[in-house]
Amino acid sequence: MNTVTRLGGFALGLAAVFGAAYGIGRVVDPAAPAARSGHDGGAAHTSGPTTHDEVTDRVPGGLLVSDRGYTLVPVAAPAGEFAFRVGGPDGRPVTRYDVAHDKRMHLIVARRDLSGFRHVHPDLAPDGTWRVDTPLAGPGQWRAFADFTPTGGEPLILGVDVTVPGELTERPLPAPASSTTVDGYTVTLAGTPQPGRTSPLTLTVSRDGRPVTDLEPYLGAYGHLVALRRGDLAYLHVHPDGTPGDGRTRPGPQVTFLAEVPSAGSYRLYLDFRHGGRVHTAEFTVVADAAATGAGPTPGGPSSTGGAEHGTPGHGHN
Ligand SMILES: [Cu+2]
Repeated sequence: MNTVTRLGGFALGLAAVFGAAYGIGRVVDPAAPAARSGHDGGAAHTSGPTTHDEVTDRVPGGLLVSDRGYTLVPVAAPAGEFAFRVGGPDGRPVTRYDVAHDKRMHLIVARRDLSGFRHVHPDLAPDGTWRVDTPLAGPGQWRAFADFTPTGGEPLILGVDVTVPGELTERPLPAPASSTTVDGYTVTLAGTPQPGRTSPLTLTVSRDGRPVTDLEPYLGAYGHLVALRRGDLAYLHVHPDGTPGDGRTRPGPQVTFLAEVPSAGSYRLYLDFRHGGRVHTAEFTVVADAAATGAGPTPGGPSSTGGAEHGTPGHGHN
């Protein structure tokens, strides 16, 4: 597989058919966890240079099951539980992790259709096994992301496919919108991510028509934003601009993030924020368009036909 080709095709497909079905890609046999290492078939083979404008030379997070000697390995768990280990460069499970964003391990899961997002924090057993009440809500092909820093190593985001058997009803990706509601809150989004560039995204939280000005810190910030790219679920760091207590960052109603997306395409944004003692997750679909001016959100969907001159919109890319 070639990342350049794949991402290029992804951008072309985007220009044509917003609701097109996409392949499930790289399903890993859950009965054979021992065979996972190096088996992912993802971007590991594509570290070479690229000349494609829309592709950075850095592989986004979450596409690899194994990176820099560390491998994500789901392990058998009782019903209702999800468990995994991280194999280290010495072949043994990693047992020492640095705290980042208040936790030693952030586990993010989403179905391949970008529904069912959960962000949870497993518990570490002395043998290196992480366990958590299963966040996999319902059947389908899930992607599980482990976001962590092994002590003495660099931050890593490893991803693995997990199948939950059962009847799968694939949900279409919701259309781009600049406003959404969750748990009685209304969250609006201003800003548009631009490929290869850092752009501000500002989310504004209100409730019953009034701005929420007493957001509670969650994971060291007033909001935590994850972006997943449609088609391959590349996982993107979106850093908050400012932290609680820095003298300039207010507890709402606005939370600003600095987003850098690696390519044109559709992304699903998941904003976790805490208010009233609970964490709420607001979701948005956004379109990063290489031709966009960055003048604001694009609630009407892709406004440009950039890329369509290449002539083969909608061809398969998985
Ligand atoms: Cu977390």
